[in-house]
Amino acid sequence: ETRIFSGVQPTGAIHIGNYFGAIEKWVSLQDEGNRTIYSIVDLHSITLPQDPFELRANILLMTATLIACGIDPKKSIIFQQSKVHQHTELFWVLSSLSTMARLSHLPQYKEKSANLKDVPLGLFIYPVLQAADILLYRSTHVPVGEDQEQHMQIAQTLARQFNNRFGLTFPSPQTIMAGDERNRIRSLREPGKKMSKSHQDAKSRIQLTDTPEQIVEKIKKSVTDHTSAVTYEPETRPGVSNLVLLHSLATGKTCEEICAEAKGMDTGRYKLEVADALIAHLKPIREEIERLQNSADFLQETLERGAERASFYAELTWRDVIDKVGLDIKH
Ligand code: AQP
Repeated sequence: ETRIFSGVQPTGAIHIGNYFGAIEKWVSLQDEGNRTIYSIVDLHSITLPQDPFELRANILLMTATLIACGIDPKKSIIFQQSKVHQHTELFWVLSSLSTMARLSHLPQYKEKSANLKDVPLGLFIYPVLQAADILLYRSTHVPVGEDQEQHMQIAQTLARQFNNRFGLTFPSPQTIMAGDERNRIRSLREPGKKMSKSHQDAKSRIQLTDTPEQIVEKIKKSVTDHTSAVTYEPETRPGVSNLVLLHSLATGKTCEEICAEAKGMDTGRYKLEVADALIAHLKPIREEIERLQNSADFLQETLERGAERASFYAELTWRDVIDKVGLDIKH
């Protein structure tokens, strides 16, 4: 049986990297009739300093965003991670199987800790919590962007180690990626890097809640190169290729079709086309997010029901784990 799990941090509005790279896939997996569990991973969001007032608002914003993107609470379980206590409990068991050496080599950890004088332990160990999130539902498949590849390997290793030591408990979770460039939507300011919500420059990313004016402004200012033709060559021309890719994802046309249509157009003129396509694609989502944000009661109820349903599966796994580890003395 296929069991899909994935998570997103409630750190403000999501950007089109999260959307095209992950959330769209979440929706199609749901619509294909799979068992899908999607978590708003709030415990992951407190590994770096945060504001409690904003975090609360962001959890509701993320709930609205997921629903607006097409996650249907009747088909998928949508829930807030901290409401299901077994995540942190399984995390503790798995942390005893993890090593400092392994975690300290992870690129995302190195990047995020590079500018910190003193590194919070949570930032260091959060891939183990992520592994617990996945394994708690005995997930078989995890749709994520390319940046999560190494973290998925941690989850796979921990599943194997636990199974070897205590008997077959967890399937090895497989990464699902779209298999193309969308796994890594690039920053509009530094096309060598991925689009990311923690980048200081807000012009580097387009958020689902951006207005048409903001989208035009950001695309116009996006960094391309000195060649004016529109071509799709991600290796050598990452800036303009990222725009072609976004255009393709927003319209359903292939990158080849788009380049053929843009023949003779310079990148300046072409940017306006890309902005228009993104505006048209994102408009219904933005409007739906706004509408849902006015229904806080509905969002809260959705999260409560989601937590109840997730807890049911979490408890089954947790009972099995404490029994196997020897923490359950009723034998
Ligand atoms: N640029 C991207 N292209 C494709 N997929 C991406 N994802 C993130 N950035 C890109 C995928 O989005 C999912 C949810 O992201 P998250 O909030 O859990 O993770 P994140 O990596 O913290 O998001 P950011 O924006 O990249 O934040 P920072 O700047 O903190 O690193 C994940 O499946 C992720 O792969």
